[in-house]
Amino acid sequence: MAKCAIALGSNLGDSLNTLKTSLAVLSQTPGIDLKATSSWYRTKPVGTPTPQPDYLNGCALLQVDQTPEELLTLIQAIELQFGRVRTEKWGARTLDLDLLLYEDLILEHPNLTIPHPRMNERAFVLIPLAEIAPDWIEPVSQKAIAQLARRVDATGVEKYG
Ligand code: PH2
Ligand code: MG
Ligand code: MG
Repeated sequence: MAKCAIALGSNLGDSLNTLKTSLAVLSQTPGIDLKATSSWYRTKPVGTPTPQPDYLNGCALLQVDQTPEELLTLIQAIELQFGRVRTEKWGARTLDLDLLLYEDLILEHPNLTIPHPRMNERAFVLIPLAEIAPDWIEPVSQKAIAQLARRVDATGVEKYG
């Protein structure tokens, strides 16, 4: 089995319910064990082309039998199941599941880059991830998640609930 980290985000509909239910769906998938989940955070949208509602974001650690490509297919199917509609790039969405880390793998495919190419500058990813994987070394920067999390500006990232 491989250790894997994912990011979850939602800013349309009943976000908290969607995020929690998507984790339940993932954990019930054959070959996937849910190992840890972070707190949820209410976050200001970053880099979006038009104004959007705030997001709820969090991260989870999984043990998986699937390859990265198989996982991508799976999480995209779950996004669709929760009503994700892709219109504009970085548009508001009911559910976004992003593969962040897969063991210490570095992978650059046209439709899948691991580690996630923007994770090291995103407080809405690093802050929840540091709760559950502080010592995981991000293989591109060779820095621990806790260290990366300390460097980012945490403005606009607040614990939810
Ligand atoms: N996702 C994006 C773009 N901007 N901002 C926040 N706060 N949270 C997100 O999950 C997010 C974002 C593209 O996936
Ligand atoms: Mg994303
Ligand atoms: Mg995504």
